[in-house]
Amino acid sequence: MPTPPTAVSLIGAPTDIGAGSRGASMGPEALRVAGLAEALRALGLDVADRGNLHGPPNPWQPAHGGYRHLDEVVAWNRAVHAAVQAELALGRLPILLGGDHSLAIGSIGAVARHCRQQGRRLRVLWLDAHADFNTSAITPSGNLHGMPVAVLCGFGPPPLVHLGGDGPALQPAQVRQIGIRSVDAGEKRFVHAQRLEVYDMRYIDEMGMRATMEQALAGLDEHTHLHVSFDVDFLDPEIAPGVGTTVPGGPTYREAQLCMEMIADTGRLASLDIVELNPALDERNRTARVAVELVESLFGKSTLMREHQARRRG
Ligand code: HAR
Ligand code: MN
Ligand code: MN
Ligand code: MN
Repeated sequence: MPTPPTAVSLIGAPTDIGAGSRGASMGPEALRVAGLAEALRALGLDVADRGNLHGPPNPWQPAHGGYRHLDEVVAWNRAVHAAVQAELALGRLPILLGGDHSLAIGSIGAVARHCRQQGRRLRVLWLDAHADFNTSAITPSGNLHGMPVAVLCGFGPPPLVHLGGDGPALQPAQVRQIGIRSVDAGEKRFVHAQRLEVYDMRYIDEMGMRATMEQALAGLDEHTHLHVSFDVDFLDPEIAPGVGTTVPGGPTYREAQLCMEMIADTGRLASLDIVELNPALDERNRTARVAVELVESLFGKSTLMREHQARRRG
């Protein structure tokens, strides 16, 4: 049985700088109000809330050269990169509280650099309704939250691609995308050309979440650092209305729980993003509370229940 992490650090990044609607900037506080730190402490984890990072305000400008707010996105991601790197250096598991999904560039950039330094393999699970694989040439919006996977794989503006110093952070083969159901036309061609491993909703419908996750988690070993980038719009809007870009037909509550439980069972989770929660569009913070319940499972809550049940039956 692998050892689960014992020390985690919450890092708030209150910005909607890469998004197409305002409000994800309130995500970190909504997750705190929903009891994220308390829930993780109840599982026996050492939880440090590092508070919020600072960065430029959202100027709400149109795209220039295919990007909206590129300079501001770079500034926020530099702050995220430094904060995540600092927690990894302390041996703690960083939890980035977004904020929009463009912040994964800094978060995963820092994780990838850490893994290179430590000689660890990195696997990224991208839980999302969207592939986030656009570039300036194919984006329909210029919003950088639609581009982080492409940027991390080396396709994007140099100040973001080289945020972590040297070369692209990731190879496409290190990424598994789960729950995808909204991909733009040019983006779809690029996903195929780069051979991204995508488990879309059709696949989950046909194979079930269990077989999907067995595939997505195949090949992990004791040296693998598992990063989960959890875009809350992964979830069906019925259970998670509080996001800027809802797409119908997502995982149900139980499908999402099973996804998290199977990740927990690997014992390899080593860093996490929780992004795209938009309290301005939520209903009495219920999407934040669902996110907290899923993160509890990601850190082994239901696994503990199973052990308890097994002992009782034992
Ligand atoms: N694909 C669209 C675009 O590039 C919408 C992207 C929306 N992205 C997120 N993150 N909400 O997954 O503009
Ligand atoms: Mn996303
Ligand atoms: Mn999304
Ligand atoms: Mn460089």
